[in-house]
Amino acid sequence: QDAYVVIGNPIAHSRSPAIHRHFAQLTGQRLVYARCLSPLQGFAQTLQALRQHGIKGCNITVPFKHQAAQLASHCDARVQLAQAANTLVLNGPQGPVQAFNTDGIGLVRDLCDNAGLRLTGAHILLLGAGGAAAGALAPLLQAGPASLHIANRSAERAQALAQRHAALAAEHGVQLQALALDEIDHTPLPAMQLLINATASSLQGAALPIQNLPRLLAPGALAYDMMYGAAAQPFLHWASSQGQGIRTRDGLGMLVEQAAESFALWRGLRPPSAPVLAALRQQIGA
Ligand code: SKM
Repeated sequence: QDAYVVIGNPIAHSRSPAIHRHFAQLTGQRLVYARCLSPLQGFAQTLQALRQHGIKGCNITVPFKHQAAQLASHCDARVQLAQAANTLVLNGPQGPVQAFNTDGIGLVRDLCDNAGLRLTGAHILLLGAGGAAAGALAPLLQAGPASLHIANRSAERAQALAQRHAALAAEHGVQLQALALDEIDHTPLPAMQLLINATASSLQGAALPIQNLPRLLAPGALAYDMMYGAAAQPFLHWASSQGQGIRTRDGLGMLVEQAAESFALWRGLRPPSAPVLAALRQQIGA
């Protein structure tokens, strides 16, 4: 049977094995999928051992996505922009290692297909400029919003991310801008349809220097946290307590959709994601 793993440190929390086993069951595919804890200083060796064992593919999670992109022999365009990979296709001990990033596609699918949001022409505010934001940016721009503002504690980091994506933004007619988090309240901004928390820690209340969230958001706007379950709750509670009609959503759908995209890359067919998301929600109780 073909074997796949998710590599990270820590990794015990990962829901990927359950998701991929459910996909395999729904599509009648025979495969095994396990967790793999890599030593923090030993990612290259871990990957080499997996290639030698004939593992067919990996998902990569924190903190190895950047290293995975660097070690791969072929990186797709999204990996090059994000400088991070979450999906590898392995081809034996000597064969090429192909790297993909499905996080952003997963986010866009969850927003459009599951949450029913229209991204074309929308105004988006993205909080954070680290790995999670970088992975999401290209697919968000390709969805054709009117504008996308990246706000980060360090404005320089947001600027660097925006600069790397400037050509893609221009190609899709998106106004792409970077600013410092604590400038948000004093900067004239369009009314946002979508606010995404892509910061590493769940931000809330005092940690978020936004005094007037309703001013920032269009009626019926969606506040989205890329994390899921308990980790997403502080931000989502804060957002929904700031004004009437602010909708919230955690990143569980993104997790399932990025996995579906990885599965399609490995197996050549797209699994249904709705029943898998429903089962996972029930397990997590969120
Ligand atoms: O990008 C994904 C990754 O593919 C798997 C994962 C997990 O198993 O928790 C989380 C995200 O980083």
